[in-house]
Amino acid sequence: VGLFFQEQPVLKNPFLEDALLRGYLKRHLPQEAILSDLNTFGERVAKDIDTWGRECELNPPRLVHFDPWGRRVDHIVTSVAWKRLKDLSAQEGLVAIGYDKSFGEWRRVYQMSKLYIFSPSSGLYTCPLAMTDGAAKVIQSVGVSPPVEEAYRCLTSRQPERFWTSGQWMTERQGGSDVGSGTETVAVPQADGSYRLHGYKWFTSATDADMTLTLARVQDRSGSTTPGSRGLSLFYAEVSRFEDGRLRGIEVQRLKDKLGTRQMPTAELLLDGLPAHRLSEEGRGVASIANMLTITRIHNSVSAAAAMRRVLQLARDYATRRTAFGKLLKDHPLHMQTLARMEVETRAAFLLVMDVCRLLGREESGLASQLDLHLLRLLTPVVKLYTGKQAVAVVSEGLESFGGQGYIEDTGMPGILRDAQVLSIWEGTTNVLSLDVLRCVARSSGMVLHAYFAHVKSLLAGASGVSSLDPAVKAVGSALSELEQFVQIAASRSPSYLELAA
Ligand code: MFK
Ligand code: FAD
Repeated sequence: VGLFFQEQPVLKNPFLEDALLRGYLKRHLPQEAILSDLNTFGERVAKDIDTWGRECELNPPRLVHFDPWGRRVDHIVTSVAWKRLKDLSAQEGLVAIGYDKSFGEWRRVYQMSKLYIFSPSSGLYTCPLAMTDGAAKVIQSVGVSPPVEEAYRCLTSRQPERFWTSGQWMTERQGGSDVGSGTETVAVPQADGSYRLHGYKWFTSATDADMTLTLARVQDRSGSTTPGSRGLSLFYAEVSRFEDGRLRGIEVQRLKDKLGTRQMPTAELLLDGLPAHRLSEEGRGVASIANMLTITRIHNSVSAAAAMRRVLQLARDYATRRTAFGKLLKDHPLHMQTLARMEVETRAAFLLVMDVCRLLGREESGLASQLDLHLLRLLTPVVKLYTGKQAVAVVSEGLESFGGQGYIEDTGMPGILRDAQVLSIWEGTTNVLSLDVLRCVARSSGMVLHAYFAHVKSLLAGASGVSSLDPAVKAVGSALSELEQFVQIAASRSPSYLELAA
């Protein structure tokens, strides 16, 4: 009795294990140095980094409000592993690669491939990295000059002692989707041209960041503000402390008790005179922070595809170790059909995500055509909403493929499911992103859809081993033509017809 012990699934080098990723990179950027870096990093992920990620889950952050002598300190205590992951992120260039011009138009595919390998083992350090990347992008778009010149260097640094992370404080109690109506935070102008922020930020993740970008309404001399989206401006603020240890202009009210993402702190913050600098023109806050949203939504999609891939890699390995009804799971056709379905979803997600990363890299290296720009605008919300939903479905299916063990906490599987659940909520819920798709269709007079049709047609025409006579290819082709005609008619009528077409 009790002599049998099941072999556990083994995490192997996620780069070597991923034939689709390797095939994609070999086709598109066959630079030996990059492939070798990803291979070495994949080895580290499997050997060390995964354990650090697990440590973050086991030692979640906690808030210390007061020092032993009663002074308010609001110290968010994080684990040793969380701090190590910050240093590692700098050394491995997990943000920096995206800003390294030497990688040309492939900088984003390289960076996101690395994050894709890292993400499921990262203890959710990918969250601050996403916001850090988004902040660097916003700074780039408004101009890398004082007061944010040094911040930009720190956000994109490979030196751990210099590397900064950023927060993204948008959500308030009244509105996370509708920040235009929901934001109450006010910015009080100071004599030196800076501002002091007063308000309450309801969700702020990775709150141990060095700086943040946030939205607020500038107060005029009479103390009044402009309501709605047009009253919002974008602000930059550093998170710093007074000599006595108190946070400057911030009180951390509490840490959220969350379903998942427990590895990282998410706090409610009272802004009580936080010193800040305005980065956008007055009233252009939402449009200016949209650059950050594009980047963080792409990161979100990378994490979603990565979660699916991780569960699948482990499930495939387990299928070679677990026996039921006299044979290994891998020899049960029905079990393999389940894994094959997961594989199809995962591949679709991966290819869509990588295509968007490719487009982003083209845009940032000045090589994007008008068609590329339209596609990037259209596909960013699409890939975020699609992969966010798929991740929950695929990861949930994945847990079942381990039987009861998939439900057991210290296998690490439940954490993957919990963390997947947030991917469709933060950075824009599914329905809000659907509306973003309609917004960009209407504002481009349907051009984003035409770009999409042209893209799919060129993919079909260029696909090797696929005949244009293939009934499936023919069916897709004629469906596209029909849709295209519909969009043309709609575009000639009005934006509301276009939304219908979309
Ligand atoms: C592991 C990886 C994880 C990633 C990190 C996660 C950490 C968690 C962080 C968060 O969750 S941060 C909070 C994220 N919050 C959101 O995503 C908010 C969701 N709500 C929306 O996206 C709304 O659609 C939005 C707030 C943008 C609506 O605001 P408005 O003011 O009603 O939008 P409006 O008037 O349509 O657009 C204002 C301007 O912004 C327009 O520009 P113009 O004035 O020049 O015409 C729009 O074109 C522009 N805009 C809006 N969305 C855009 C955009 N531009 C480009 N891309 C977009 N997506
Ligand atoms: P609501 O906007 O109230 O939405 C409620 C429901 O209404 C949703 O289903 C939504 O889809 C739907 N809805 C809203 N508007 C429409 C519409 N026009 N049409 C149809 N349906 C609609 N925010 C930050 O700013 N910074 C952070 O660091 C951060 N970290 C987070 C961490 C975690 C773990 C979580 C869970 C959230 C975090 N958020 C953060 C907040 C997050 O971005 C918001 O919760 C999210 O954008 C939704 O906003 P809300 O909670 O106000 O929901």
